[in-house]
Amino acid sequence: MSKKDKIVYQIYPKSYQDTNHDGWGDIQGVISRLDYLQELGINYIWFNPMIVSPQKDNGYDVADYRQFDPRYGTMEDFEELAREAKKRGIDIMFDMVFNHTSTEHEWFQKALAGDEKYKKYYIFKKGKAPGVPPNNWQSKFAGSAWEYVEKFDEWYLHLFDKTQADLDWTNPEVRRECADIVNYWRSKGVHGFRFDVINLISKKSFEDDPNNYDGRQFYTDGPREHEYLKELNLSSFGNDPEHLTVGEMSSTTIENCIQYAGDDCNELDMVFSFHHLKVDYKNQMKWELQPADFMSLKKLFNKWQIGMQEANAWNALFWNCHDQPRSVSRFGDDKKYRRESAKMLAAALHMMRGTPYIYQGEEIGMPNAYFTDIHQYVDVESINIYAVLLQQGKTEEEVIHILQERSRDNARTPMQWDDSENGGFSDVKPWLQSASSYKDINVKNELAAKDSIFRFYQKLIKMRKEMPIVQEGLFYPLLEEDEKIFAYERKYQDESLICVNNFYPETATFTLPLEGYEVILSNYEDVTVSDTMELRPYETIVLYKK
Ligand code: TEU
Ligand code: CA
Repeated sequence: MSKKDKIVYQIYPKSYQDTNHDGWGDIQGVISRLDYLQELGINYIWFNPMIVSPQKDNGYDVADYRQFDPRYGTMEDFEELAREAKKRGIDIMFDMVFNHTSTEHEWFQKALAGDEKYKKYYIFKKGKAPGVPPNNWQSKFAGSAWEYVEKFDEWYLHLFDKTQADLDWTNPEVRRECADIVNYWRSKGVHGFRFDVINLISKKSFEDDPNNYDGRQFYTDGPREHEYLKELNLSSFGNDPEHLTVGEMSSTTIENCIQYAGDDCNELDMVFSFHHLKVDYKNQMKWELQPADFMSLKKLFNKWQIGMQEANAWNALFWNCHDQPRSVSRFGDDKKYRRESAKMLAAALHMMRGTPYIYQGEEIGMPNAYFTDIHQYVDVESINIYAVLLQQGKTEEEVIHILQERSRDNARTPMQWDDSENGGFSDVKPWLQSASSYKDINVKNELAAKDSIFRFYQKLIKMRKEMPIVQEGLFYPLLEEDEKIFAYERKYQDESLICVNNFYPETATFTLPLEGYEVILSNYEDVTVSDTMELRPYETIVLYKK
């Protein structure tokens, strides 16, 4: 298996393509778009969960790990998808949600019915006093992380929604069940796995957070994490030479990630870390806005690139996913310089060392949805935080503005295929309304455009597939003190590749010894190479020398 020539495209299936007129994306819809993905050139698709779920958290509340939710399709549909994808050189990655299950899962239902075996699958604890939860931890979706069950006079832990009960990984039965699930999907021909919040499974202790924070220091990168991952690897995907695995790591550290994704660690192939996506959080608070801090962003990229490289460990590279607002709105300019900035962000990311992920719609520069009314939002996190922020005294207008910038629904609106109703996603009302931008910003227009973002992504993908330096080259930061430009060099044997990116809507000048370099990619016409160059707004240049 080589992870080094992979380019993963993430599909949020609920919002990709509806074929049976229920406003809900489905497997047949994905099949109908495989030619499009082949044209883009990607060689892996990660699907968000399509299995049985009450959809309180859109499939991250799993009620049955082995059955497709019929709204997506059947096992036969999936087999057809896998076959058709394979024909086009595309493999499939599934999402494994093992930190918690839905409270509608059979295990939790049995636990509630009093079955001791299944009660031990979850984390039930006595409260501190009547009506007081076991500790002060906060759920990631607002409110206490504990829910009371009267029947037992005990509370169960849920780091996310109260319908997402945390599994107890100290229980070997739970670990065996999870490995069995991975093996079940392996038997269906799935080689890729993305493990949801997998660094939260080992809880260190259940004490109060002394800083009155959410408690994350007691459950993040916990003491038995590496042991559990090695065991899971050994008892499931590790037996498959073709596997491709990625762990979603919440608030993690490089020290831990070099073990999660180190070459000889037998844990995972790579990690998603999120520090670079918090540079626009004021005081680390997701719901407090500030403009992206460019110097922090750049320092974080450099630090993670070098830190992982020095330890022979591997990063997943991404700007977007189903939990993040759209990168072009966040780090670029989604109005005046939409095409320029979308391409610049793409090149800046894709030329780094690691495996790039493209989230549906990113390849056409889809911006945030900018919904103006709370009723347009569906995400449980957005709806909860809306109430909390209002209660804290913010005005309706302020709260909507925050959601326009931060809500996960910005990423989840239907894929924009053309300018017909609902952007060609569905001919009936979608489960989450389409963003109004589909009239102009859609695949049809983007494929036809002279300065197409899609075509630019195609080139980046081709470069990764064909150029060893993009796959293997070592990373060296350049122009570290520059306040507008993010630049780096990749080196491989006697080759050198330099990627220079202006993150601002104004011009930026830089000096580097560039004799002998040629431009192999850029987002403006007519670039002349010299030692001192002026970059135009959001200009990106990829230079190469052998
Ligand atoms: O997300 C984990 C996670 O902690 C965040 O991305 C989260 O959505 C955000 O920080 C809240 O402020 C994963 C999934 O990607 C997400 O969709 C799920 O909701 C979550 O786990 C629970 O399974
Ligand atoms: Ca459908």
